[in-house]
Amino acid sequence: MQRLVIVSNRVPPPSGVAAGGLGTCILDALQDHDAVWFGWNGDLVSTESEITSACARYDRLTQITMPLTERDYREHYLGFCNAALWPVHHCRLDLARFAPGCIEGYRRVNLRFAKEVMSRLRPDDLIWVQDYHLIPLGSNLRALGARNRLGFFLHIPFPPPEVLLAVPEHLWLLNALCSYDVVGFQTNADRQNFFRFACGHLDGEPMSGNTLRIAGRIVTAVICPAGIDTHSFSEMAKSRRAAAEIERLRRVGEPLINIIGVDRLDYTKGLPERLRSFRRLLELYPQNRKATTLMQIAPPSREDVQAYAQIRQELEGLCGEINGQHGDVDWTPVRYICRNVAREALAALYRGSQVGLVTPLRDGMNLVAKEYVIAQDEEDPGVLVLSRFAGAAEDLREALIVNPYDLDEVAHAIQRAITMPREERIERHQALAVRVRERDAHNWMAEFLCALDIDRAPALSFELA
Ligand code: GDG
Repeated sequence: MQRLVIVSNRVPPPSGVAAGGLGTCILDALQDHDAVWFGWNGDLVSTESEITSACARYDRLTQITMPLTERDYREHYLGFCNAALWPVHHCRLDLARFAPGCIEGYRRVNLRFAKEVMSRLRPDDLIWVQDYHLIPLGSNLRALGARNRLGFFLHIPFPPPEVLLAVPEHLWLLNALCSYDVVGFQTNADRQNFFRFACGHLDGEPMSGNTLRIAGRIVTAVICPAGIDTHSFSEMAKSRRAAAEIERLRRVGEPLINIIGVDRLDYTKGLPERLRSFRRLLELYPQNRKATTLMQIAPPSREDVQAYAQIRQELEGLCGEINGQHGDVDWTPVRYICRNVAREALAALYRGSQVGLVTPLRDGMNLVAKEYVIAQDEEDPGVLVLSRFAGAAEDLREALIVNPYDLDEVAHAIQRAITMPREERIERHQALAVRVRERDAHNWMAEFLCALDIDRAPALSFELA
């Protein structure tokens, strides 16, 4: 039987998911499948000679993980992935840094991962590589002799070609991307940008439908929006533990209305703009004073990157300002939680909040928007306010769609959400819930693998390693 082999930069432990969309989405999707998952275990060692891989089995999942060296961490992970590719893909050229030598670290780690995968590969394994950290892995595997079907999924946006040209090694990078048989994107806009780059800068030639001929090869580009396991999340939000958490939320708070935001602390998530919009809400609609609270959960991430330390400082300054300016002895306008909250508690907080505020400046998809919808009480649902720059906005059209840069527009949308009549809330929520269920984690994986495994689709089955 054919095996599914997933490779990602970081492999989270199967229990206690880290705050991050890639891990959430893959773990949710793999619930019904046997798979082998390769990647970094999160540990660092001093020298390459200390790197050894370890294999662990968890029920139907086999994880093969390795440490990185401190140098890999600096050059590959911080230097090239987080300080160059991440900002470029999110159209933040002002924050992009192309430090000399970092690309070498990126190439080195990709090659090492490829050799590790190659040493354990079977001829008919299906290989599915995840995200921007590992773009060259496919071409490395090909160079090492792999003849398997190779797929790649980009969790973050594919920027307009004019932006991508800022990466000094853009041609090498994009040629490497085109060595996969199937490349998956979150949205139609991402795929269009990829086609524009491939045809405008790499001599790609569009063929029928979603395929492209490039350097004598055929590449299929599919759109598979990432999703969550809606069943387990909705059960979590309805559990007794969740009810107790919601009760606690109501007890601590005098306010009647709770607005919730949940984001990794990242400059792409538009957190300072969100806080300023909330401040505008209090100014434009003063009836919300003492009646409305914004709860922002923002577990820190990538703290070794300067831009992330700065955004944290800015956010904490703003929280203090707003609370100092508007708060009172019996009311705290912003409740800011800067640490990881248990997933069950998150589900409860979504359900206990009348407004879900999801306003990234740019985002591949945004799973928080989907989690908020699924956690709602169908009889009395809250309202999702969603940035037009989140990939999720392509599908979730019944949310209140906003421009996160326009603080007044967001403030008006929040007020509309707070005052929306129940029938309209139910109508919008029903439509959104259908979309989120249609585009769940299982469909994300099934659709991608269907395109990857052209011979066997749709009846795929996998065995344990
Ligand atoms: C990338 C792309 C794309 C957050 N705080 C806590 C916590 N989380 C969980 C959320 C959600 C996940 O982390 C975040 O997912 P997002 O999709 O919002 O964002 P990224 O991490 O940037 O993910 C993104 C995604 O990949 C999938 O393709 O949607 O566009 O950037 O599940 O709930 N979870 C827990 N505690 C927290 O404090 N337990």
